[in-house]
Amino acid sequence: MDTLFSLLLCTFRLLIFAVPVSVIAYNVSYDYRSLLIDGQHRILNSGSIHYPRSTPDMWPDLISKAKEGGLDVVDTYVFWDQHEPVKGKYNFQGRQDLVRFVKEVQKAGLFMNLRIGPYISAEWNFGGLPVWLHLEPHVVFRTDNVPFKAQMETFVRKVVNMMKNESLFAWQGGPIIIAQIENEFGSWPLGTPEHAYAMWAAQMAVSTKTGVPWIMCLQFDAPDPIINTFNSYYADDFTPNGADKPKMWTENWTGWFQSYGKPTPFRPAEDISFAVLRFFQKNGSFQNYYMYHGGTNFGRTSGGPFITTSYDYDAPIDEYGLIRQPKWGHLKDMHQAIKLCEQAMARGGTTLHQWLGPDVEVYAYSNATEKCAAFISNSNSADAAATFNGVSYKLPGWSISVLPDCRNVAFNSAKISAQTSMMLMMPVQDFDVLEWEWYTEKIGIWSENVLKDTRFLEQISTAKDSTDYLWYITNLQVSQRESFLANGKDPVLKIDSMRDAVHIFINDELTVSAQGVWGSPSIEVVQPIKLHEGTNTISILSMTVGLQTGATGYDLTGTGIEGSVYVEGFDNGTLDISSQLWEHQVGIRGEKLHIYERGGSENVNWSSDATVLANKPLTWYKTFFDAPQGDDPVALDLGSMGKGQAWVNGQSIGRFWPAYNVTSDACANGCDYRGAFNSSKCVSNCGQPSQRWYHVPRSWLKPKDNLLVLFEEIGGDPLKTSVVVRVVEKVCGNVAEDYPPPLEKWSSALANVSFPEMSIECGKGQTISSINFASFGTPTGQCGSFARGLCHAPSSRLIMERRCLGLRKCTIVVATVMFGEDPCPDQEVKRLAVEAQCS
Ligand SMILES: *[C@@H]1O[C@H](CO)[C@@H](O)[C@H](O)[C@H]1NC(C)=O
Ligand SMILES: *[C@@H]1O[C@H](CO)[C@@H](O)[C@H](O)[C@H]1NC(C)=O
Ligand SMILES: *[C@@H]1O[C@H](CO)[C@@H](O)[C@H](O)[C@H]1NC(C)=O
Ligand SMILES: *[C@@H]1O[C@H](CO)[C@@H](O)[C@H](O)[C@H]1NC(C)=O
Ligand SMILES: *[C@@H]1O[C@H](CO)[C@@H](O)[C@H](O)[C@H]1NC(C)=O
Ligand SMILES: *[C@@H]1O[C@H](CO)[C@@H](O)[C@H](O)[C@H]1NC(C)=O
Ligand SMILES: *[C@@H]1O[C@H](CO)[C@@H](O)[C@H](O)[C@H]1NC(C)=O
Ligand SMILES: *[C@@H]1O[C@H](CO)[C@@H](O)[C@H](O)[C@H]1NC(C)=O
Ligand SMILES: *[C@@H]1O[C@H](CO)[C@@H](O)[C@H](O)[C@H]1NC(C)=O
Ligand SMILES: CC(=O)N[C@H]1CO[C@H](CO)[C@@H](O)[C@@H]1O
Repeated sequence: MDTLFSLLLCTFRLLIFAVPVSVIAYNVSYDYRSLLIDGQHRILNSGSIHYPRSTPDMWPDLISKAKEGGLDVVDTYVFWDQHEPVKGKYNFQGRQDLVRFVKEVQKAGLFMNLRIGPYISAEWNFGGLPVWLHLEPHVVFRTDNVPFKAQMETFVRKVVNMMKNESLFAWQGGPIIIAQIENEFGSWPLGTPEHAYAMWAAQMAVSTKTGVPWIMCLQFDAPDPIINTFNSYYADDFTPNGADKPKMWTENWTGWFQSYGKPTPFRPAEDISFAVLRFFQKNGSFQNYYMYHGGTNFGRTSGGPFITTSYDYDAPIDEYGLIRQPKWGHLKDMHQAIKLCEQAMARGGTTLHQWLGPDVEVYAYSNATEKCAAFISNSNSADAAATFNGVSYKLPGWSISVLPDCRNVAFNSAKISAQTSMMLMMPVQDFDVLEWEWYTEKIGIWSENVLKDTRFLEQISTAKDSTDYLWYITNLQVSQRESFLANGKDPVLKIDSMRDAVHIFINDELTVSAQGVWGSPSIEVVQPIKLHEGTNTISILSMTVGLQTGATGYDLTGTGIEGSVYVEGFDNGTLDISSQLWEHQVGIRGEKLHIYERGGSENVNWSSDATVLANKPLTWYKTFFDAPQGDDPVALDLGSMGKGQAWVNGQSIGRFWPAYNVTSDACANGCDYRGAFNSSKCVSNCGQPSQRWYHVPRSWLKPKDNLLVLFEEIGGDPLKTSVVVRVVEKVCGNVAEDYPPPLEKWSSALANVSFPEMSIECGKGQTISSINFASFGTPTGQCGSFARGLCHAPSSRLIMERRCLGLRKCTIVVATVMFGEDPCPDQEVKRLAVEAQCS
């Protein structure tokens, strides 16, 4: 921690006690090396936390975990669609309270990167741009379009003025040190109107006079003075577009988002750490984890199509706000190691680069007198050895060692001293003992407000994103002479192109469900259907599952049924029914009546006959539950449900779709952290529902009688759902004798005589109730599957039990002396592996 930073902390302590407040303002600028904060070069670690993806009561804890994890900066997008849901009607309350969020960051003594966008992508509905704007005449997003630019400028100026008015920019004593305009727009050469728009956006941003530098990410030709920054899994080879601009990385993806039907991506801590150190090794000055806390896409905010409600992202803080171990702890250790290097690094760029082997390189920063920091990298998957300044180093495959004194190793990206925590979704309340009531939604037309046309109306312009649902209904006459009535050869319904999903009802029977995207090459629905003589009704419930994001033109794509719908198998051949009369009904009745709210739920008569409640399409379910004791995060296990939406006390906790299983077999490939990462390399959850658990923020619960309403579209069993809490089940440590000593105690003088330590810690309110496994020697396996090796100190378990049982946290030095006699003197390096139960 340098003096500037302590000064900043002092200021905030003062702020708490002293009224009126005197704030210290910071001048933020930049040069070729880094951002300059009051003239000081800074090496900064940042993390994305998006305020609408959690609740205000969670913010202070998330931010303090970011600070404890060693971050300097919190980064968020600004969510225009949330702040201006209706043109000119602003919302900056609750989860949309941007000022409060920025002030929480300030209170914690962290800096802030405010990424205003206002196009943000972010796997957020429509990329964060309001749907009303798309519906305005002549508006085209993200191009040289006058009405679009006018609205965008109004919003950007509003946000900037709001931050200024609240004194939130650095020069006013606030936390905001940089701001972003647009987002990932120009990583490739743009067309002329798009390019003109990007340059206009840059100039408009600069004209708002925020007093802090502006950045544009993935905009290779961002004009001066805007800094162009990079987003990817690795960024070491990135170079900014001006010799006076620092190398900054705005999105280092800590994992990846999940889509329905796709496996859950994860990124090993060793590889993220490798990527960060490679970046800092080569003059990088600022890096941001996207995401540090991913959170939840509550309501209908998830982007699309097909982004799940969970936006966990395998981030260092999980969806529920609990730290994810070992990722959080390993990155924390790395941040401490980087801090030890900051003075040497911040003076200027690297002063030395040498190849120490085919894939082994050292980069060093030296301030010419006593401060020197070096990074030795091995970018080969095989382990390597190298000699630097007369000292020899062993480097695991795909790893980087940090030497804050150019001599002793403080950290290696592949040696994880941090514990692993295994989490449990623990059922605390089953619903079968509770009373469920149900109400059947009307199939097809339910209001007077019906649009008729002889073509399919596009869904976004028709439903205006006020709902996921749009009904398309038509009648089909079948003459008694049709052969299929006699020969049993059912006609086949075909749909060329539709998005995002449909449920097709033939004469009020749910016949098939499908999902797709427009313009996909094959026919998307091919379904035999039962028709009878006379009038048949075809009712298609079309659904959006998150409006899409994209570059220019994505707003013009549309959703709903497109192309042709036809029926094959009539005596006279194929019947194209696309241009016959279709009735369009926006939304569903229960939603319109707000029956998911306490008052609104009285608008309909609920049935309480529990014997017939399961597996019915288009059914609303209602029950009440009590909040679980304690303050563990709460979720609903909706694994037995099909597809729909869920509300607790009137708050939408999001879309659910457990029936959409992950069909991939990619999980079988395992995951080796070594080698270049990509979003399909490491995945889990194959064969399981895409998302089974749905976060219910504590602040939305009362102690008793919480109203839970589920709308089920295709059929599910509410009796098999349950309320769960998320807790730590087991913790593991796995530390070898040749790991670096603890970072807190690291000093150049003692580095080579200190031993590594292992710490394990259970969750809040828990203690270690048993030691399931302990072995000092050559244990193998991972947390959950440790096994003894040939070398094993018999005292291992007893020593760990004495040290840990009954405590929340325990620490032990990893050295032979701790375990009595050396169990295998011929074994050079031994390790300690421990698995402990928390309860
Ligand atoms: C801010 O710092 C930069 C670089 O140190 C300097 O050039 C500039 O004049 C300073 N601006 C203010 C307002 O102090
Ligand atoms: C400006 O900030 C003050 C003080 O926080 C606040 O009371 C006021 O509502 C703000 N005005 C605007 C227009 O945001
Ligand atoms: C880092 O910057 C310094 C000073 O500009 C330069 O000499 C050095 O080559 C750069 N190193 C890398 C790896 O780009
Ligand atoms: C190098 O760092 C040391 C320790 O922080 C400092 O005392 C010294 O002045 C620095 N030298 C230069 C040339 O900046
Ligand atoms: C087939 O088409 C002919 C000519 O349009 C019509 O007369 C006949 O009724 C149709 N047959 C059936 C089974 O609809
Ligand atoms: C509920 O049922 C009762 C009795 O059948 C009827 O009087 C009432 O109008 C119904 N209410 C609604 C909202 O449908
Ligand atoms: C992702 O990584 C896997 C495993 O290394 C590799 O087989 C695959 O080709 C990569 N995919 C892409 C798109 O790079
Ligand atoms: C999805 O997977 C679960 C768990 O493997 C299984 O029980 C269920 O039947 C599957 N559902 C579908 C629709 O395939
Ligand atoms: C530890 O390192 C210091 C300074 O780097 C050196 O003077 C000392 O001899 C080393 N001690 C051992 C035991 O290697
Ligand atoms: C700009 C950039 O590097 N984009 C890459 C980000 O990572 C994805 C997934 O690996 C790549 O497909 C992109 O090319």
